[in-house]
Amino acid sequence: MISAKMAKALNAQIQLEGQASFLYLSMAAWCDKEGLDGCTQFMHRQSGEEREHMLKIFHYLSEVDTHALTPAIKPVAHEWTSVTEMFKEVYKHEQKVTASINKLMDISLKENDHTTNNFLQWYIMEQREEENLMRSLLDKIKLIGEGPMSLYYIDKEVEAINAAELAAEGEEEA
Ligand code: OFO
Repeated sequence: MISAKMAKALNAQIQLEGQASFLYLSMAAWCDKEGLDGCTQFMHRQSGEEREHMLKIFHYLSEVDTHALTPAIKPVAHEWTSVTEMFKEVYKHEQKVTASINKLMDISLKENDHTTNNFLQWYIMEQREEENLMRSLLDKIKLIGEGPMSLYYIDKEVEAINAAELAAEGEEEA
């Protein structure tokens, strides 16, 4: 059994992960509308990953005999001014998630809750990877430059990154 404070904080994390999943889903739809196939696939995969992150906490709460609360999702944007702006928002959201995971970690340390601390280690690693991925993606976009001619190359680049992520996931499962 975990403390009421920890349960509340983990349920808030469920909301944040669910929110990310829906935000990224909306981004996938926008990319699709803009004809950016690589970005569409990338954001669909990211959206699915966030749902998994949310469910992981759901199952953890159940394991420690605590009630997991299905989150209320706030309305998300449906339009972005450019692909750069969209990925900047993803990066910002990931940083918000990292800060939130760090706070959860602080609570687990203060409460000597070793079980939750151990559970959260995975998220610490995941957030480091996610932030790094988004940063390198933004760096690539900067190198390619913006403008209608560049969009094609940005999309191809994101498609390649997505394929590499999928391959890495496959290796992890094997
Ligand atoms: Fe689950 O927030 Fe991103 O990875």
